[in-house]
Amino acid sequence: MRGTRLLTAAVVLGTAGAVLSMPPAVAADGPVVGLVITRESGTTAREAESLVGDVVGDVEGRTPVAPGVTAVETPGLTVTEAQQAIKELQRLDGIAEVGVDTKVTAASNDPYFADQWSLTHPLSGAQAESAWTTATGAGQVIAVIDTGITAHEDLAPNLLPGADLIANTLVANDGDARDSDPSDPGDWVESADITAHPDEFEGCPTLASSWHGTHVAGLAAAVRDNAKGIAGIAPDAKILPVRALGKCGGTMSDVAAAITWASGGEVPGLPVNQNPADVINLSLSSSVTCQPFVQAAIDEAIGRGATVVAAAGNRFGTIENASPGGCYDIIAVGALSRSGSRANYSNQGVAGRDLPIFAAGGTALTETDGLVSTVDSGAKVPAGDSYTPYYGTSMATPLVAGAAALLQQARPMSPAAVAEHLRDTTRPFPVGSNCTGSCGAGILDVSRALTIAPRVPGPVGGLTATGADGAVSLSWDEPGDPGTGAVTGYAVEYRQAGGQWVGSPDPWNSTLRQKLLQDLANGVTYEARVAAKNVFGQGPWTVSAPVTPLALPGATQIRTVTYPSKTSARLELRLPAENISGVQFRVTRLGRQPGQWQETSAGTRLRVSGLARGVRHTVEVRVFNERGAGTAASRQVATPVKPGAVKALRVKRSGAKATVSWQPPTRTGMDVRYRVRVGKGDWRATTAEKMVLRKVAAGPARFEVRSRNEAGLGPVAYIVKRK
Ligand SMILES: [Ca+2]
Ligand SMILES: [Ca+2]
Ligand SMILES: [Ca+2]
Repeated sequence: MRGTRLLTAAVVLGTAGAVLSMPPAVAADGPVVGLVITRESGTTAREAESLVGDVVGDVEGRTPVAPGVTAVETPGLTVTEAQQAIKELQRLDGIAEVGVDTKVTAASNDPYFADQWSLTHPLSGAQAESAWTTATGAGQVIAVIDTGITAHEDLAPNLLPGADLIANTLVANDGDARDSDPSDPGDWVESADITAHPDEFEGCPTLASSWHGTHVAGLAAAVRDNAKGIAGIAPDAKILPVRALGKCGGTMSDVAAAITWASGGEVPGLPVNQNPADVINLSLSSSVTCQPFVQAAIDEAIGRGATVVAAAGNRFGTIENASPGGCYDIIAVGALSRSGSRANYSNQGVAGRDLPIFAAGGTALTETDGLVSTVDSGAKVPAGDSYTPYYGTSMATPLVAGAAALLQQARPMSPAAVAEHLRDTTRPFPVGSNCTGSCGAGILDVSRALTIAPRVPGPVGGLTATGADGAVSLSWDEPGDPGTGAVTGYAVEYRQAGGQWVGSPDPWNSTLRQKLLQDLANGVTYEARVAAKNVFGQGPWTVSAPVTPLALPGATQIRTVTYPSKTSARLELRLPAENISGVQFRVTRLGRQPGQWQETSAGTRLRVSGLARGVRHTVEVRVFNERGAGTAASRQVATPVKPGAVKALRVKRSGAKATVSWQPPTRTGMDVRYRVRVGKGDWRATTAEKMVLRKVAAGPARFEVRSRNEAGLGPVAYIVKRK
């Protein structure tokens, strides 16, 4: 079904890519070619040549280097002889300084190395030559998941046995489905294919075989210094060729299977790969977002130690709409023009995501603006080794994959660390570049990647430790310097003063910058320390100030209240047994705003003075410590004043029933109560302002009401009713 055909190889192919022939090998180097003389003023170039001739014998012409600086050729001079000659010449009048001139050769004797601007160009190149003194990819396996491989002599020494993961026999073009032979039989499409298999090939461009996988493999790891063709960026790495693309591309499911197989995972029907990839190169793209099964295959490959590098894609959009370039935790690779700008087809990054690394991808099918690499000369089936320039994010990708191999050889590190470090050590885009903002992380620079050491984060700031009940609450700020890449989490430890540090066993969330240390002893002094971590390790500790866990104090009770004077009250308290710094109280007069809390030392007696005579006040009492206050007790108090007479006394008689009612006295003091009697009868008590009396004898009667409070009885109020 055509609907499942998502992929085209992320190369920009022309129908007439010039296939280059093989030039002769470069002659062997000679170490010393002459001496470079810096003349004193008044000395001519001819005189300098003559002075050199006097010392070394044979000279063979001179060349200007700069004003006052002349290169003199000295045929046959050895390094030792040159050093001796320099000593002698520097003693002579007329000569200021002497240097030795040596033959300069490309770092590679591969005949097309001069065309490999992708490795050397000051603006767009990966600066691979200086890196090769440190690492060449030896011991590293780069899986190239692509169209397969040809038996190219510039690749053969670096090839490992691979596999063919193409499930569709027509696409595979090798007569069968999946097998253990990744040979590229050619991926040409002609009209006859479309006519014969329209379901499979309708809409596919008719093209000669691309040898795309062979081209990509060469850019990653073609043999260097073999006097053949080109040098790969990781020329001593091994290539694991894995076929997933054939005629008119392939399917993402085959690509996912290839990722699994290449990284050492199990793919039913195929033997397990005995050479698991350290790096997986995906110079392919489809214009869909990263599907979960693709992300899963990538996650598992990363878990098995493979760094996954994928083309950003060639649709001049952003990576989030491309796969696998838009998957997470991979290194996406955008393509640069020779001058260091984003190529006019390359996808770019998107804000909030890990940004693509940009590397030379070229802009035309020429040696000047394309990337020359290994191909086959056959238009359909393999016909013989050849070299040709292609351009595309496909071509930029193996440069980053090769750089990952060099880095992992020089400094073994996790895939996440490789990605962070390669991004961190990119060169900035040149001034005036069209790649700004979230376009990309920068330009691949292998030399920087190998010479700049990854950094752990700096110390965290703002560490505060607050005591709580059996616990200490910590919070802190991000480190000022996150090191290489983002902070991935924090380490937290604590100890009793002078004791052993104890680690926190919890897993850490990189965004969480607080921690509650629990199960600590109240009243014991602790200290805590926090360090930020990134993929390269843990930064220095920041130690907190000493901190003491402490519970809030318990509740206070008021047992009794007495009145030692007409304006004061004395409270007997019951205080909690532990964690008390002192007592707080406040007095609020009835109907007024609450008073201010006042502090006093802890004790079971509290005297409150300055009370208004006979007026109701609320006294609240609580204890406190450094953490705060306990639950307060509350009591209403009033200094003892006898109440006044009740007001508005009324009696309503109805037969033997009499209803006596009144209003409270103006002055009540605390909790006024009442007594009522008829004639000389017994006093009857009530707290209400009304009493119903029954069996009242007919005839005139005197009704008396008397108020009382705890200070004593108020005056009698009475009324006489005749009937
Ligand atoms: Ca096959
Ligand atoms: Ca095969
Ligand atoms: Ca070579």
